[in-house]
Amino acid sequence: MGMIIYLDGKYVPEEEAVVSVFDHGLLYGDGVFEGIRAYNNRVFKLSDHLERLYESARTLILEIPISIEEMQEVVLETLRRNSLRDAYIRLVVTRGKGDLGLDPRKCPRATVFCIASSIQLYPDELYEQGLEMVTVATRRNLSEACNPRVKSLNYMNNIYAKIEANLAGVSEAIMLNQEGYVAEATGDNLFLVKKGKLITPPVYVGLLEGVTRNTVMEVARDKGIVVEEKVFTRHDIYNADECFLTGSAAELIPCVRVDGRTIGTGKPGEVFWGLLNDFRELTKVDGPVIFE
Ligand code: PXG
Repeated sequence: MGMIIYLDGKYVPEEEAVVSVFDHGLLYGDGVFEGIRAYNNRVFKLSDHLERLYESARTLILEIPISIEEMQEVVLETLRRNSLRDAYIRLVVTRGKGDLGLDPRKCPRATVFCIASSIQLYPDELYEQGLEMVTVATRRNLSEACNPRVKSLNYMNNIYAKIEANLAGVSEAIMLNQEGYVAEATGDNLFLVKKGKLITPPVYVGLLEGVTRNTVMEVARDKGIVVEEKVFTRHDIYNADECFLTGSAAELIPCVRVDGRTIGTGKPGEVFWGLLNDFRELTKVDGPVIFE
């Protein structure tokens, strides 16, 4: 049985879930999206994801044709129609159909779709052993050019970086900002552990304020771990005790090698395992219920 997709007010079989070749989401990457997970019959941090979606759209003066409450119901109903209790959800709002000019005023109505499926970003063994990254030459978008805080459909910056990682034969890329400070990976936020403290770059460095990032900081503080949002360079990564990435798609994944340097012991660390455990516990109980 194929998937059921929500598209512009209707739940349709995937074959019928098609958008126009004149949609500016396709022609210009003009739109916003969210990647969300459902665990144990609940949609994890759904309100945080929806808030970010509507904030991203507001910055782009992209009017979402349905309310945030209706959008919550779209996500839940898409999961129900696909009988999913654990899933990866892709929620997309594009500028909609326009003409062959980039002026968004030519697009009268945004296109909204929601896919409920699954995702695996990295092979299982890397979640146990840790992955390897390199710093790439592609810098993270300048905030005043294409703000990384807006989760837009324009991912060319991150895709350039991912290509560099692929060519280097490693799983992920570390992206620096224009000044050379560490920003994030291509679709994940980055954390270090040093002398028992948890450290991550502040959003003003130029990065996506990840929902998983914020959750991990909250979980850490609840465990009594000191959390610092501070600017750092690659030197701090090489000399960290632990390093890991966070994202809705990636979840929490350890990193044990960066630019040819071994991080800490070369194995995922104690702080990482502790945070992963508490994160997993939270996924069982947080968010609106799918099937009552
Ligand atoms: N930074 C960037 C640039 C992202 O795209 C994150 C951080 C983590 O944010 P959340 O809110 O998910 O904790 C993301 C989100 C993929 C993929 O296929 C990755 C994301 C979203 C959708 C798809 O790699 N990462």
